[in-house]
Amino acid sequence: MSDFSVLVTGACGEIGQALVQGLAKKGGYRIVTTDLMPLPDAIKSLAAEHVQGDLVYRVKQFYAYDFDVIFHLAASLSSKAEVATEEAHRINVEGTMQLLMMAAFKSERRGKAVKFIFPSSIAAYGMPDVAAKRKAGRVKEGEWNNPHTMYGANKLYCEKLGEYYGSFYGQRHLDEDPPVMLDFRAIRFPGLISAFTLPSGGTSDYGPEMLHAAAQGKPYACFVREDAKISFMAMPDAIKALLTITDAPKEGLTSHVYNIDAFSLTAGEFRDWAMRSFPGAVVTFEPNRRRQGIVDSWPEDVDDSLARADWGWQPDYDVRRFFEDYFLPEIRKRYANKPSLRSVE
Ligand code: AKB
Repeated sequence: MSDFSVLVTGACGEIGQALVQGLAKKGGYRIVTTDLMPLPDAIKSLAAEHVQGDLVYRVKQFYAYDFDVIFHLAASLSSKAEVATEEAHRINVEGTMQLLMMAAFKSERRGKAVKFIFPSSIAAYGMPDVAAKRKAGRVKEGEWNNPHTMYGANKLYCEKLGEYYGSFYGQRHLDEDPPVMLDFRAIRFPGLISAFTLPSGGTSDYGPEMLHAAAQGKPYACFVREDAKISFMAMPDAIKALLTITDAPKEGLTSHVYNIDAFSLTAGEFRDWAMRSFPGAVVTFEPNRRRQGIVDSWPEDVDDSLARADWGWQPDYDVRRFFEDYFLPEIRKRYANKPSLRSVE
């Protein structure tokens, strides 16, 4: 049997690199990657082909391919998108739209649905204030869909575009013999933390930044308040979720969009874990009004019961396992040669 043909956009990003490694480990895929940047050494040998350049202008080139699955990861994240809003819209919406059109055309042409896997975000939610956020607790997919950020608005709209191209494109579903439409599946990710890469441009970045700084013995000034709380997840769980939803039988899926959850922490609890793990770590809190406002608009926690019921989602890492079985062992290896690192076994 020939390999599944897969496109990964934004392959040089944090999720991109981890996903390419995950796909290669699983096997059975011919991986084509695309990004503005050349592939980093860590994944260079794993891609059959890399197309470098701006996705919006590159998509026409992909009409010549026959992808079974598209993982569309390229995005401008929430903090960066607030300082370059039009550019963010171009990347996040126009890039997605171009790719959806291509996948819709290909699905119809070959009579077989292209799977379009889309990482959405907790940024798709928007709470008016901290009091509402605390009261809301764990939110469901259909609640509080009033994002305060360009990135969140882009994600929410692209979820809707995906649903449109997957179900109603040109109202073809009303034809007597409707054509095959693309198969759109989105996951709303919480803040992600990798032991191998650092995020940039996001607002949940304070979690991973604090931990990587502490591991290197560098002081860290956290840009949100101690009581700021959102959900986080270990990168291996994010990759597990992407691979699991891709393989899930379509008949079992009752939605195009799913929350997934692992653990929720305040920035102060992050600091406590950092101090326990790396005695001598120096973490201060110097909230930035704009980035704090973004985090205040995101839910404390999400309800992922739909993903658990429909495609068997379950994280491998709760907060303790995240630190003890994943982050600390890996980070110790990563910074092993740095003399400033003092960690507690
Ligand atoms: C960001 O902070 O923008 C992202 C996200 C939560 O989607 N990490």
